[in-house]
Amino acid sequence: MTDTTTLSADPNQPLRLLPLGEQPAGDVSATGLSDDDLRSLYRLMALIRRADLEATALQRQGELAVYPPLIGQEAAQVGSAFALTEQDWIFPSYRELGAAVVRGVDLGEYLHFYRATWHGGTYDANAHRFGHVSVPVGSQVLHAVGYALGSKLDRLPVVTLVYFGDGATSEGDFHEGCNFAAVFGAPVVFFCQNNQWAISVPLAAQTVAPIWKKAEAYGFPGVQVDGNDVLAVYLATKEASDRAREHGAPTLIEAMTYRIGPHSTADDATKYRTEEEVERWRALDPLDRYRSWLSATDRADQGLFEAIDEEAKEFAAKLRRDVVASGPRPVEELFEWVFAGDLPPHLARQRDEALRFASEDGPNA
Ligand SMILES: Cc1ncc(C[n+]2csc(CCOP(=O)(O)OP(=O)(O)O)c2C)c(N)n1
Ligand SMILES: [Mg+2]
Repeated sequence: MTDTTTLSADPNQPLRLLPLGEQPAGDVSATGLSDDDLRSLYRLMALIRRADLEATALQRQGELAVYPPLIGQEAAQVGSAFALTEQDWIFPSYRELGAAVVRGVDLGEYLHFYRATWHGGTYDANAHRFGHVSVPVGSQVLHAVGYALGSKLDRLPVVTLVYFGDGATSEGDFHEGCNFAAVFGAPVVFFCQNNQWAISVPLAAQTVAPIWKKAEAYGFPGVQVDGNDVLAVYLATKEASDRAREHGAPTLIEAMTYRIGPHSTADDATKYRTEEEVERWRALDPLDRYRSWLSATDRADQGLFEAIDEEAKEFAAKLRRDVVASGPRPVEELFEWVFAGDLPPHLARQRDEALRFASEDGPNA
């Protein structure tokens, strides 16, 4: 089993591979990524940045009911999702549009959730191995651990990765999930995007001990990684998923990042944090850092960046077209897919009432 403490030269510093200030680049060859893979990571981050901004704009224009921006967290999501194999599963919270893109989820289908036209998105979770959007904070941790244990009992070489925030680590669900996974050897990667805030609650009001260190109490490895360094995130997740697959050992990854936007489009972050703090993190922008490194190491040139920008524009334009064209879902769907047989009589009655309402004066009229 890999000793994760060796990943970072200094255990008090997060694992980092991209250069930062005076700190030189780490051993990038440890990732095993080809130059094409390295360019793909940038392309994905660029598409996601653009799509995220478009979704925010769509909410402002009344096309989405609400949207939680992920700007600033692209490296944390792309680096981690990219490290998994196709058969591995991801259980997201509500801020993982980026991971959804890596998984090939159609964003028109994903954004049905935020258009308030369907619960969880209309994409096929099984086809993409990407669970539905989950808003109850921390709940998806339990779904992921249960799924991972099921895969293990079925003797499938499947790893399950679950995304959650710093705030979610205050929920019982997180602690119960960690303990259960450790005791039963569930092949899970607990991936915390520590974006420093849980709506208006800062990290310091959430926990005293660093999040990654909590793993020790459960008996499995924890690692803190620079969450704005896509290569470090990739390496930490690759090691964690290998360990889960080969040994059924969970890992807790704490990706140190920052929520540049508001909690959601319903939030005004200027009420509780300073512009200086936001600017400090803007200077660590995950796309800028990676782009500089790709250029400096001659892995990409201006022509490639321009082509990717063009592709990203079209990617966002398609998202816009799909969202604007998507209408309300058929009312009867609300009552489908839970019961294998007939609906119980009280739900059948409610369905009939809902259909009557929809046909008379509801939104589908
Ligand atoms: C069980 C539960 N309690 C409260 C909320 C309201 N709520 C939504 S997001 C959020 C903050 C979560 O913060 P964090 O886990 O750090 O994730 P982030 O939003 O920063 O990505 C809260 C309190 C909720 N959705 N579910
Ligand atoms: Mg948070």
